[in-house]
Amino acid sequence: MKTIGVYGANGSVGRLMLKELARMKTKAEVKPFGRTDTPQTTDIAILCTDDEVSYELAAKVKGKAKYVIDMSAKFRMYPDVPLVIPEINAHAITKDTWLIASPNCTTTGLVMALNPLKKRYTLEEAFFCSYQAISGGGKKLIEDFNTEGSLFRANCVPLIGTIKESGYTSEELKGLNETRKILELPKIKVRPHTVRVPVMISHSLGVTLRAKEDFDMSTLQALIASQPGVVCDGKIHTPKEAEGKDPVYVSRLRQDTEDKNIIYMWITFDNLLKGAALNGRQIAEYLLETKF
Ligand code: 2RA
Repeated sequence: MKTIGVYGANGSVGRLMLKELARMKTKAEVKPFGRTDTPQTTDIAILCTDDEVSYELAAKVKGKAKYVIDMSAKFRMYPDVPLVIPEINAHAITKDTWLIASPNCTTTGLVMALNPLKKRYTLEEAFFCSYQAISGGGKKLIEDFNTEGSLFRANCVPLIGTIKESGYTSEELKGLNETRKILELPKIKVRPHTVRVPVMISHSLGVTLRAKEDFDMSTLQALIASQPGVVCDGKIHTPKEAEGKDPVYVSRLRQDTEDKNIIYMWITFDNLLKGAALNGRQIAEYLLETKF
């Protein structure tokens, strides 16, 4: 039986990862490690650690595992590191790959909905405003939220991550850069606005999408629903409903009243599952099934 080492297994992502790995159809022996434990030999290593710890750990784990899956943001934009959502771009993993990055949660929801459209339309521009759950900010933010007088209670806070010189936040830049990389659309314009809302689990995005061609609304729902991992069934879906579920839900599809090449949609998904641990587990499962 193949072995998977989970580093940072005591942290919030690590604990979820252990739960997810227990759901795998392809069984593997899972070995939990702390973030500072000395790396051991396993077939796959999953790093559920923050950027700087992942950076150090990856160097130490290299050579001790055939594949390393990193859940942090550290390596996502490295040109030689595939940034993978298995239902979209498992092909980015090549014979030279040893390190694979799992994307940011918000980006994941967006690209799951855009990927099936990319096959039929020339996607030019995606505006989005996110409505991101408290749990996305980790233990610290959850503790803050549970404190009387927290800024995040009954409020919307338009700041996720850190503000960069350009005025974008790090979360907004992830939405731009990671979308381009995963969809292999280096020129798509992504216009992001990210906001924290008082929802505990599940991120949502309101998206306005512009293509070169007019959208055919009679086939749009079926086209989006054809994406594995996406539910697009004509019903309205909310974050509460998405909590604890695997799919990315796409709803409120509609065409601009004037410009037929513009559509709107609402995306909601469990940020801790498809936005994190589930995607990491699916990468591991893909590797076990195809690369050993
Ligand atoms: C957040 N996207 O929700 C982040 C977590 N990676 O804060």
